[in-house]
Amino acid sequence: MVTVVQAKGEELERAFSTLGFLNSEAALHVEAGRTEWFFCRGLTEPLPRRLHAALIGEGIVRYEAADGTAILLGGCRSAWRALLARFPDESGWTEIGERIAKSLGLPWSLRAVTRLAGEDWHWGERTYVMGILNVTPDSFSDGGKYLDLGAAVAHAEKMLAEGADFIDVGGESTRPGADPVPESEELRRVVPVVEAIVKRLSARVSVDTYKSAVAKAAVEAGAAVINDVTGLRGDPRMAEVAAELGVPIILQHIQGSPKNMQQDPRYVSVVPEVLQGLKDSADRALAAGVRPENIIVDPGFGFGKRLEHNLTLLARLAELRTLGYPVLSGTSRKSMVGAVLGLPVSERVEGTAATVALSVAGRADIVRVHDVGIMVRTVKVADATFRDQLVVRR
Ligand code: HH2
Repeated sequence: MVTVVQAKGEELERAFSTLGFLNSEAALHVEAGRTEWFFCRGLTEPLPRRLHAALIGEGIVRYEAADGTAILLGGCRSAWRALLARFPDESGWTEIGERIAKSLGLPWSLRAVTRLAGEDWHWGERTYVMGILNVTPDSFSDGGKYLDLGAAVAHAEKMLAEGADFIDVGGESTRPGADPVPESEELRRVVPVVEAIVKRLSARVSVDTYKSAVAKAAVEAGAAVINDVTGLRGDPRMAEVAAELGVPIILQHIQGSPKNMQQDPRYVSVVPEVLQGLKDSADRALAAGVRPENIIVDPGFGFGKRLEHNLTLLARLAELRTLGYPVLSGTSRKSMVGAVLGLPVSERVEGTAATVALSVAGRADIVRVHDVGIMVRTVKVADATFRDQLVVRR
């Protein structure tokens, strides 16, 4: 029988000593603002293991018994809010999450698992890597390289062999100043490539489009995710179509449109404004019938942002977690890296690796990258460093 008790004062001190830790630890954490503590006892496998996965990187400190049957968890309210939004959607968990939410007076929802291409993706366990495949003549870093079907499939195969979890196929460049591509042309570029990658390589594919007709055709050809860089602002039908198709959708923040977004981007305060824009997009999706577990959010690096906006968003990426949805970070080879280093697109791989590691530290769930092999290795080290550091075992 699992018991969950909110521990304060003497009870908190008793919990620390039950687990074999010094009471002075409690005082240190309380001083650091970790004021809400819960003592869970009577845990049996697989509960503790899944508890770890859920807690990863949420700013929650955990102390546990050597045999894994008891765990003491502490964090500030905002850390609990972010964690509760993503508690595991599994039996045994509901009562623990509900109990904690009730004690703190926080909303209780279950959004930690997304069904993606026939599998359950447990957000928080590791960082997923999305490999970029631009079937365009003019993308900023790889334009024209994969226009031919054979070259596109071969590049997807290479990225999968290097460890990509899925391939993002795009048929319209969204680089600053880019002109929109007619729907018929985007369909012609994207659909055969999606179909070939899904059929020949059994790969998971997302389609990078803001046009609902392209999203629909790509999903019918086998794509498992829609990636909308306009966060539902580009096509009024997209929300409805995504709901009908029932697949996950990535909602990215953008100020303006690709054509004009870099002309004069302005924010009074970039993080709250991006958060609000993403919340509006997510609410629009929910209102159209998209299930909450099918929403993924993305701050949109370089999409209507100056260098300082991009760097601030990266440094404060973890704040996006308070929205309660998985987070994608797309910094690969972008101008924010080039501007800091003063280097062209072809020489931004190390700078990108730094932003990828920082994204993992900022609790990103997916990173969208060109140089898959290098970034898979970067992610592994960052995951090992950041995702499992808050546990204290005797
Ligand atoms: N960035 C680009 C395109 N699509 N999608 C998401 N969700 N997040 C991003 O950051 C993002 C995106 C731009 O990069 P790229 O595809 O390499 O270039 P281009 O738009 O020129 O094709």
